[in-house]
Amino acid sequence: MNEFDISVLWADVRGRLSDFRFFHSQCVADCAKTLAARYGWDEEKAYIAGAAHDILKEQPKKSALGFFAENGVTLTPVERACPKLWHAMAGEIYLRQTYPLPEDILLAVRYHTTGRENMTLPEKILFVADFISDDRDYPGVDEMRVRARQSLESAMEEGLRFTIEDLAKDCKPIHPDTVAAYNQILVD
Ligand code: DGI
Ligand code: FE
Ligand code: FE
Repeated sequence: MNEFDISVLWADVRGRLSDFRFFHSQCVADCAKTLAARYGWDEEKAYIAGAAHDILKEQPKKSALGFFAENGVTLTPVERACPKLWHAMAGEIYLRQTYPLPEDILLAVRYHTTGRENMTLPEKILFVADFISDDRDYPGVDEMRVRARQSLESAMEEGLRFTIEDLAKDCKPIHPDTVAAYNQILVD
């Protein structure tokens, strides 16, 4: 990767996020870097992906919908019904337009919330880092951290199950990419 000035990205992230989400982004960057060292992705790229992944998490819903319209993105009915998924979709587009970032980082951001079938190593690393970063303290996070040291797939299976169970209990729609990611891990 060519020289990338991460200080500009950090300032952008800082300006867009509350203290706690900014701290989360710092923790995910650190964690993604550690996972990259363990599993063999570029550590600097992993750190950048972690720094950037939630950059549009606090964008108002109206602005996100305007941004999708401006960029010719048509949401599926499930996507329209799941505003929590929007920051990953909009985040990829915003980052692509604003920074000279490579495709693997952009796609890791794009799929960090749902996962998808045939995830790449960078996508898996960011997905898992988002679950086990130091700021996370949900019940079961320690088990997830142990799994993440065994294999990314083991942590992803547990994370996806946790997400799907939670969504189903709340009567929320489950995105096909989330289901595809989960099924593939179970049958592979
Ligand atoms: O942005 P973060 O909070 O750090 O984490 P995230 O990007 O993984 O977002 C987590 C939220 O996304 C959580 O509230 C569950 C939701 N989510 C993940 N997959 C799906 C989903 N929501 C719906 N409705 N459907 C999904 O498939
Ligand atoms: Fe996110
Ligand atoms: Fe996150």
